[in-house]
Amino acid sequence: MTDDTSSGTTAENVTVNLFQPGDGPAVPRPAGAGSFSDVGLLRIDHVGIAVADLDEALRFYAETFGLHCVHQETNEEQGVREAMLAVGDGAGPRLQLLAPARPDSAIAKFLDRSGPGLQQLAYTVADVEAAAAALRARGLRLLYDTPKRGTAGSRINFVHPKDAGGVLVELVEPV
Ligand code: CMX
Repeated sequence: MTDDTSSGTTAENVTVNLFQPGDGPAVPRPAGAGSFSDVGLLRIDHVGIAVADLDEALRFYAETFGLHCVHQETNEEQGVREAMLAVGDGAGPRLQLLAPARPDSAIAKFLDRSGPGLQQLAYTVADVEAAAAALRARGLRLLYDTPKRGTAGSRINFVHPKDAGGVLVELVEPV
């Protein structure tokens, strides 16, 4: 621990070592975090934001933040119209805008209860079934017994927000 008396803050150095998940780049792993590796989170895939009107939200993000849509689709099973926006060079996590395609959808219910805003945090995994099994073994509720279809043909599952500190966590296995 180091003291920065000028700003009144303290900083703590954490020992890290590098590991290489799957084919991805080497990333820092906090010392002692080996027991979590069977979940297999590789990186943040996207952050999902619930919006009432997709076209209006796309205009807002383009005009206000200069973010542009790189993928758009309607997922009938999820009852959602969605758009993926790239940030910066597009190499990092994306922003996902989610608008209800029907009134009984999860996004419509979220909007009714909470209004527009952050709805989910999604992680990329190499194997969604293995990640779900590892989280179930820790006592967390997964929303689906078997993965469903997500964006661009990915396979997805979710951890119930009540079991993840109030955050709806999505696991995404890309095609
Ligand atoms: N983030 C945080 N908390 C949430 C939440 C969210 N997105 N959605 C619901 N909650 C909270 C509610 O506020 C409520 O809390 P309180 O009991 O304290 O009031 C509680 O969870 C309700 O839980 P529930 O009755 O079990 O469930 P709901 O009917 O509200 O549905 C959920 C919640 C997560 C099961 C549902 O939204 C769902 O099935 N989500 C997964 C599918 C999805 O989100 N699809 C759209 C995106 C598709 C994609 O990403 O491709």
